[in-house]
Amino acid sequence: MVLRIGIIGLGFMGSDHVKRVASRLNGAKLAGVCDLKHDLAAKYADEYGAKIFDNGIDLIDSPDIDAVMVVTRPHETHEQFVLHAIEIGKYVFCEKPLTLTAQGCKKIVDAEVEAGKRLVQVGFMRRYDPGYVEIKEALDNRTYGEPLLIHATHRNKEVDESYDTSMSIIETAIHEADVLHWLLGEDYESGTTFLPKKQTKYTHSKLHDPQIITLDTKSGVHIDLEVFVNDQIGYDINCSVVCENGIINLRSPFVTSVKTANLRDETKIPVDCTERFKVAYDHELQEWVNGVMNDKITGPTSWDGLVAMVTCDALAKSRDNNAERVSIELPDKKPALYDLKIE
Ligand code: ISE
Repeated sequence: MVLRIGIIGLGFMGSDHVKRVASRLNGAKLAGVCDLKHDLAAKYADEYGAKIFDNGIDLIDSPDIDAVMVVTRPHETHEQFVLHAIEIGKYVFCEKPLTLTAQGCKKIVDAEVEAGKRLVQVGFMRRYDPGYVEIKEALDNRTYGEPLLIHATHRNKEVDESYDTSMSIIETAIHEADVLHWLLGEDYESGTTFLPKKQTKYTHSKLHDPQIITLDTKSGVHIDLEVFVNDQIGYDINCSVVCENGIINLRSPFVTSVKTANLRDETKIPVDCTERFKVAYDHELQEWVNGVMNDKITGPTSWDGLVAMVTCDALAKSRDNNAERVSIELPDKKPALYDLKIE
């Protein structure tokens, strides 16, 4: 059987996923597309022999679609599509953030718990990056002893005028909120967001750039994170985990370097997330396809989406209150559905 996937939202990330689903995944095919920009949907439908849908709900309901990917912007629209997929019992992959509010994420968690089955996977692709996977193994096994500190940077080359101060947290730092929580395997206690006085001349009036975030876990691991989305250099992701007996540094996955006559040894810096995390996105969606085929998905859950959004809310509150320390409190205990062990 080939899994017939329908994609709602064909912007920057949706278009990247279109190519992945249509040509790089095993056991899957691009069966349907939908976007407010009809021309774009028609172009992909034509190119890959997919069916074109007028709206997301029709795509989800279609008997020609086995599983759905929600990659829409604005992100507020994720919630209605994910809830509808749960309602009719279809597997749905949703790009991050799951929704823009903790209440929205909670609604999705409640609907899934009510359905009694995991149907939602959230697009936290870093968990599939070979570098983070290796760090996770070392931390789980305590290979270098107890983790004490994490220094992280999340830099983008540049952003446009539609990206504002709030997005540094909900669009960008949300990746670290998720991946560091997963790496350490424990909940956060509190967080802060500090807006340094000095800003880059490359920013605009609605964006404070860079920003400095801290997170402290329940056991006391301290994290500092620089978010800088106009670095002018490229997509620069760093993570350094300081353990009692060693320091683990994430490397960018490059396969070649070039030595030149002017005495330089150069490696390329990725330009954006689709280049830096290409392999991670491929693994993420291949595992999702395999999971759906086996009727048992294993990737990041709605609960993970909720934890990340509660963390983002606390960081935003701190930012709006002079970098005061804000505690990170989850609304409930994690439902048993998300503890299920996968054989
Ligand atoms: C974008 O949506 C992503 O997910 C990227 O990984 C992140 O670096 C960027 O800042 C976001 O806008």
